[in-house]
Amino acid sequence: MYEEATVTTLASTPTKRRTTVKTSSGSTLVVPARDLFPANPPILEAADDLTKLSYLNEPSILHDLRLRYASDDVYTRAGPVLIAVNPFKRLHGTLYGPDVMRAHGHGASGASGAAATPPHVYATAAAAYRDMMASKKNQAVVVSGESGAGKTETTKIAMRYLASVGGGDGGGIERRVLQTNPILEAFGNAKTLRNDNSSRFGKLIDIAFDGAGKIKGASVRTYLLEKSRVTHQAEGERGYHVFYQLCAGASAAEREAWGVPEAPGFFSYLSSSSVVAVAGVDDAKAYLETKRALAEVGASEDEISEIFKTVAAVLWLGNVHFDEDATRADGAAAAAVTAAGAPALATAAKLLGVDANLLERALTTRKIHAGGESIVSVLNAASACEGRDALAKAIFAALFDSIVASVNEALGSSGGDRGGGRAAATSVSILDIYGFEYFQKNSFEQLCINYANERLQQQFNKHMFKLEQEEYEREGIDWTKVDFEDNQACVDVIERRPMGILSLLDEQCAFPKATDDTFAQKMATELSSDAKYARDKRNERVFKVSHYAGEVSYDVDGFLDKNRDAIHPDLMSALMASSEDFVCTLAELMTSAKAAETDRAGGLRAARAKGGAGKESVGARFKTQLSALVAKLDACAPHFIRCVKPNSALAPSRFDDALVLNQLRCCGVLDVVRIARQGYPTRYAQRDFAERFGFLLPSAARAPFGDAATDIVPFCHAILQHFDVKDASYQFGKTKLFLRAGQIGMMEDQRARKLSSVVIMQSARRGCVA
Ligand code: AD9
Ligand code: MG
Repeated sequence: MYEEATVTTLASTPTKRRTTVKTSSGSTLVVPARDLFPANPPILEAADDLTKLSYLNEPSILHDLRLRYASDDVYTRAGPVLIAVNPFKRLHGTLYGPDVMRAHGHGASGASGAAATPPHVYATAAAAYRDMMASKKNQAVVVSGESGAGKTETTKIAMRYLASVGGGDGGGIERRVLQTNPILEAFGNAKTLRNDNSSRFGKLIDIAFDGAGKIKGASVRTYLLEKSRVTHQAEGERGYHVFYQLCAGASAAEREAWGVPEAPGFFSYLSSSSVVAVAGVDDAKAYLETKRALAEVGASEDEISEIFKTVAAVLWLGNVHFDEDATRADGAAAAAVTAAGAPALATAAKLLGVDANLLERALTTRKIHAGGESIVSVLNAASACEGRDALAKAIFAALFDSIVASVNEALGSSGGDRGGGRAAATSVSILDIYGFEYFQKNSFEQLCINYANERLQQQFNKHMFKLEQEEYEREGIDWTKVDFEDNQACVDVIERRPMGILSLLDEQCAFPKATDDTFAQKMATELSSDAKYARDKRNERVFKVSHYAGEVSYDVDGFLDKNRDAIHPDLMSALMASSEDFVCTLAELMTSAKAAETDRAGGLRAARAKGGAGKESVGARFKTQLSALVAKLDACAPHFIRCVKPNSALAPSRFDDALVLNQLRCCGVLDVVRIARQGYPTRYAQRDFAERFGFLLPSAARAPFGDAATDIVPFCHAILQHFDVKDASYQFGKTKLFLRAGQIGMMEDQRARKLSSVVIMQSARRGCVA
């Protein structure tokens, strides 16, 4: 990576210039000139805004963040973007205590500028709140970063701030808004190799405020829950927290009624990984907290029971094992429930309120309608297992959606006013969405996640350029448009109709005979000329997409099934016939085309009403959701927080340069800096500039302007000339002076030298220095 060094000899060879340097660790190296980047003067070290740096190169940016991180300054601005480096240790009192919150109170300024508060999530939340109150325009805080970078924690910190400034006595709607976190985390978070509390869904929470700035209500939208985790986890990971909470915390009566054992390993769905406990987490306690949080958002005891009973049913379904039926006379492969699976089938059926025989038939056979007749065919054991897993995943996902919908009904607005009063409200929305992902093997989920990131990155870039341009226009300076890397081509290759990856996938899903391989083949034929797509030369099932953050290889394995997300009508009919109202509701949600659309106007009732519509593919639904999300963000004033994971060990006080640099690239921070570098990143109010550097002018040069130097622009000109700053490197705006990157470092150096010589002279006069 990079190391700090001092140049000792600048030498030239006939071919290239090579320079001798002495590194901070004491070694002497000879390096090519292209590998050297200028460092910033000490006064700019650990600057709280990267755009204040004179030299905006990668090593300088890293150095700045590293220095700040070492002193627990985990927040830094990059112009309008807040960078949050995960401390991986609790800094409650010092970083988030009531005093700090007060310092970021109503009157404080969160924007970058002379009187700004230091960079902090509170500052960003305060800016959103303040701007909303002043402009009456909706605001959005977009939090992104890779898994474990701190998005969810950051979102909660921002929510706590907003609950505090917009709440009453702490017991009302603001408390209910905060209670959504433990609920959603219990059902949608899990331990992964990257994060012990990883959110397996994206979420947008809208907090609505009345004209006086008090919270009126809130709503949550969720995106793409990872369903595969319900039935299977990689070694070292866990299923959703709620599974372990139930096993650890169920009361004796609940264990009896729902057949819940203490050891999660009893359930097949929780035994693909050996991990049960998570360090620092008490699942039994968390169970009670989840229940309490559900009660606080208005769920009755019966409703809470129904929820956990359904969780138990999902787990019991996993223990319904199948073998090939050896008793069949025709010798055909036919699934039969094993002896050990029989009691599990009985328990799952009982918990779901479904007849056990009906459920068994639905799991082991298929009714096919042909030529006006209905024929029953038998399934082999593998197909029966697939159907069972699809059912378990669908029930859990519908349970998640129904919980989100109930939460939304409860947060509709305070005091039961669900209607007209809301129209006047403005809101701050917070988006906690999965960052760019790439693993050894990437599947449909990663494609969707990375597609979301492409769309959000596009929105981010547009906004950043707009802000920059607006500042230049406001100041009336010449702004020749700087080009930025547009990622439209990558968005297109994924979402274009009819010849994009998602639409080709939909087309294949509509053919009964199509397979993942025919999909791979189809892409290879149709997309071969697209610069953003490539087929892997060694493996035909692998295709590559050139994302803005780098190239990712996707394996088509499972794409069709995941996109169809189908559940056989026989299984649906079995659920629909349940004696339990709650299970019927979940079944209706499953068939709903818009099941995931649990927006605040919707709620569970609206989702039910939409139940009859035909089912869209997962990709198509996600595309619609993303377009709505981007349209919503476009209609808001956005604030961006980029979370950064400083090391993969999830440990405090470790800063891995390469890891951080890659994230800064992926989340667009380097783009912000690049935009700044291509323009005029250093800007001073003209008077501040004159005051800061004017005393460096020789007295003869300063004389024409007098002591007060009221003629600011010519005075600034004289300073610039004195420092030999070229005409092309600065522009005067109406109130500010804009300088290109790299100009201010040398001036700051001279200023520091001059000031220290003054200090030394004064000390010498006092006799302190020999
Ligand atoms: V994922 O994409 O959902 O897997 P996130 O949401 O980005 O991921 P999360 O907020 O869950 O990461 O943070 C991961 C862990 O880092 C937390 O469980 C904390 O242990 C730790 N963390 C994150 N932010 C802070 C913080 N501001 N202070 C202290 C933190 N610890
Ligand atoms: Mg998270």
